[in-house]
Amino acid sequence: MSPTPAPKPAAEKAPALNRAGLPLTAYRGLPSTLCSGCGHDAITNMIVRAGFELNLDPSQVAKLSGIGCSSKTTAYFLGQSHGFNGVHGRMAAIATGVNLANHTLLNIGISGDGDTASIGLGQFLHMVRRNVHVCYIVENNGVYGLTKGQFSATADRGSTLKHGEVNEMDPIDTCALAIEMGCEYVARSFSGDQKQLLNLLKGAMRFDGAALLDVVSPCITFNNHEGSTKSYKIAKEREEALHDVTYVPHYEPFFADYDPGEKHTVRLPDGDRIVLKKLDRDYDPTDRVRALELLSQARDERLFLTGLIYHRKGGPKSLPKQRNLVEEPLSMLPESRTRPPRKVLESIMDAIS
Ligand SMILES: Cc1ncc(C[n+]2csc(CCOP(=O)(O)OP(=O)(O)O)c2C)c(N)n1
Ligand code: SF4
Ligand SMILES: [Mg+2]
Repeated sequence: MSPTPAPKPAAEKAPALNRAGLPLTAYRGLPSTLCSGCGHDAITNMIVRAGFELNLDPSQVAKLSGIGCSSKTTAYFLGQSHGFNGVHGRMAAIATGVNLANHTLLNIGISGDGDTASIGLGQFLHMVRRNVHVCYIVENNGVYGLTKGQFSATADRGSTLKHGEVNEMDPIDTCALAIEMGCEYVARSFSGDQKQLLNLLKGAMRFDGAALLDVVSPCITFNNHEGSTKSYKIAKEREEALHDVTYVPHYEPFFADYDPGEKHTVRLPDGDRIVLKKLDRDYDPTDRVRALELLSQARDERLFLTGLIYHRKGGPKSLPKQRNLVEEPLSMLPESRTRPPRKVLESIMDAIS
């Protein structure tokens, strides 16, 4: 009797490729070392997905961060991209420099609520005011996770720490501040709302200028208890979605999926658009005063509104355009084009001597 032939191994299914010819795995980075279940990891997953769906070229992305559990996450996505992990609260300055040195790169900045709203607040405000081209994500858990859970400046008044201390101060709202500083893409989401987060991320990555995405991202180790207002339980209960947000790249034809009567389309500068599907609130994200009013109301009612809170076109140009930079990245120009000739330097010296 002849032996039964060994079964042939099933042909491995080739991974799906995007228009850049890359699989989803090309957008991943190192394995995460964060606490299992940390909201920040859920955001990382959506950044990976957004990069894949937007067909990003990883070599054209710069990942920037400061210090914190959140800031560590740049290691966990886009492993083949450029990266600069700065000191605490200084990512905004790095983003400004990178944007001027090479305006062709997409900057993805990851910060924490401590990194942005405490030590880095001044830098953050000036970065927004200058309209640096960066997709700036605040992974907002209301605490300094990395240093074992002290209150950050976004902690709500009356919330408590794990061991009972009560926060007596009002929170800083990064979205309201960004709108005040002239930011034209301001959104808030929740790390557990993957669909909304993905669409807001894609919009922010495609925005030509400073785009702020504040994502409530529970710290399951230090801020997920009864007295916290940024725990999973509370975030789920208090989340009030302004609208459903759907990001539709302009080359995708599936626009018909949406009910025309309930749509509000925001066209982004590169031709892509965000489609807002209104639910129970007729919300117009182009109304700046209304956006600030809603944020203030939400703070009083201790709600967090999610969605595209403010989006405007036609404001100040992004930083490289304001500065009239040459088309080639400054970082790639030869010295002969960046250094004034000796004669010019001499005439300057003569003029001031
Ligand atoms: C100049 C400086 N001050 C203080 C610290 C200590 N420190 C490290 S991370 C951190 C806060 C991190 O909180 P957040 O930005 O909210 O990130 P999370 O860990 O919550 O994601 C602090 C105060 C530091 N590293 N550098
Ligand atoms: S300490 Fe908190 S923020 Fe840091 S990794 Fe753990 S759960 Fe996440
Ligand atoms: Mg934090």
